[in-house]
Amino acid sequence: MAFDAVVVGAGFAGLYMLYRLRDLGLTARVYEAGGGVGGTWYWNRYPGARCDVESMQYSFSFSEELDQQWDWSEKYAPQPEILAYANHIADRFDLRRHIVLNTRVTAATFDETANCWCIETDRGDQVKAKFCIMAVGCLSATNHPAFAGREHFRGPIYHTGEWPHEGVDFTGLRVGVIGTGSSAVQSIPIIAQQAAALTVFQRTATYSVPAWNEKLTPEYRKAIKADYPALRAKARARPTGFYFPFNMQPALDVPPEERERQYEEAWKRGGLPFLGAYGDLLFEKAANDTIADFARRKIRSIVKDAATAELLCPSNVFGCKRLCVDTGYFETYNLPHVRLVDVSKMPIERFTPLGIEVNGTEYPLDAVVCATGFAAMTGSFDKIRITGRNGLTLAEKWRAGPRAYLGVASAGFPNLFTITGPGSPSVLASMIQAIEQHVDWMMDCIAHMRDIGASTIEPIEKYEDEWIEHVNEVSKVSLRSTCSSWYVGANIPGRPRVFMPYIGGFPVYVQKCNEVMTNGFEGFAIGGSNAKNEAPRVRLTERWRAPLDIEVISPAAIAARRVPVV
Ligand code: N01
Repeated sequence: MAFDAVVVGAGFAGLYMLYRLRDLGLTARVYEAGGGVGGTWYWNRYPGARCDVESMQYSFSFSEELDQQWDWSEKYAPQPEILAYANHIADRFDLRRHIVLNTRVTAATFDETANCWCIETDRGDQVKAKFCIMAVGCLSATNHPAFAGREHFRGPIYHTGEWPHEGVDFTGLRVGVIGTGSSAVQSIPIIAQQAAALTVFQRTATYSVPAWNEKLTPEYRKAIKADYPALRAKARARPTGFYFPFNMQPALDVPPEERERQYEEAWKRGGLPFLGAYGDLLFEKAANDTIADFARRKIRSIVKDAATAELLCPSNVFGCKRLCVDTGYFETYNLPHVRLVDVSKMPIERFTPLGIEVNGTEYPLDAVVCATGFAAMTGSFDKIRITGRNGLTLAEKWRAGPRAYLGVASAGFPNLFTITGPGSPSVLASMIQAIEQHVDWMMDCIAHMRDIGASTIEPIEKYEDEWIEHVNEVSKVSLRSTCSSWYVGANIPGRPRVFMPYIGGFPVYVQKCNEVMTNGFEGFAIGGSNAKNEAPRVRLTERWRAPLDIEVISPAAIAARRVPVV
């Protein structure tokens, strides 16, 4: 069986890609390992899961009609509602008949003679496609640390990213949670409401800002919908790809009392925009120290037990690891049945049949939740044997760190596209905006290839190398590169330490993508008899031409402009 395109994954990226492919009249098949669409929102059903970009912005922008008709119920939508939205997209745009569920792609091999991809699945499918599009997600491959004795534990062990669909009832149980990242911070307060006893094993203390989540009123929704395109345009022009007011002033330019007032106000607004209180918080350590100090004082003011409060106070750069957004996280440690165990110096030694042992002490548990995160950015690629030209696999090529031009494609792997791939803003932007921009760029490319009768497109290594060098250079400008986060692969032993997403800001990146296209796919080799490096005539990417005031794409320019990225 042959298709114009095979798409791997039916999360938001796969769904939108499929919609666009069908819109262009191309044949396409989507393979999805899960039993339903929705990707990350299909798998992450842990208690308290919700987005931390405001719902009215954490949604597709390509259909004004969809924007007008869909109603979000809360400021930050809960997981079931986001999953319902993904299902609505699949139904509304008649996508389901092209999606094969419960089927994992195991291999994709480029046939250099026929210029097509041969795709294999764990259910024995073997199909061919001109284009192979990876919509595999940035945070999808779960991290299961190799804890000794895990198999001997008598109770269930859950992972937040693979939560049972029927839910879990912790009533009356002694529960252990490993990890204190976003998934833990969201789930701990809810698990604590059910469990008889909750023990949290913390390796690195986390900064978290209150969400102040609330129901959205019809008046609020109506006001946004009155000019939704304006909000979308403002969002696209922001480094994060979503809109919130931020203050470009340097933190140390104002007296301490003024700064305190500003932080208090930002705290009251809550959420990720807290990082926008000043323009240089992720660039100047002295500025960052002021917000870190404020956040630690907040923790101390919330948590009553002084020793627990100190353990909960992070010492690293504020916002260096992904900032968490919570509802009652620190307050949970005031409950008498909740305790915190520090595993920063003495790691978890082993699971025993009855619990977890740390530093010679056994903590008795009936169930364990691993909120231990993901092999971010590249983990999902590692699960598929992807073979390009000359038998080179993507895993071999990316052994020392991922290499992709603009994060959309990798040299030696023709006609293979990577939606929100490493080297693009992806996880540093609002994911759905990042997905839409990538898909629109890829579709302009695919349409152009069809129009000129081209057979292949692939990055030229020199341009790819230059892009990766730029991605690295820009990352050094930010304090984000200074800690052991999943952004640099440091959460998992043995992974190469490379800053993977592009931190130069969403509009800067969009501008670069637009330039590459306007210059006739500069940096790409186009193969085929009528192949030409020229700009496409009709462009979906036109809608990404937000008014940008950033002309020069260089680390110095970005540093000078203090691009705050949350
Ligand atoms: O994973 P994480 P996550 N022993 O990697 C700890 C997005 N997301 O699933 O920090 C003990 O952040 C680890 O410790 P350390 C969001 O982008 C979004 O929570 O490595 N502990 C850490 O505390 C987020 O950033 C939303 O020292 C171990 C935790 O496990 C990303 O997904 C909600 C350990 C893992 O935290 C990932 O979040 C949820 C070990 N061996 C997630 N190994 C929203 O939109 C790991 N840890 C709101």
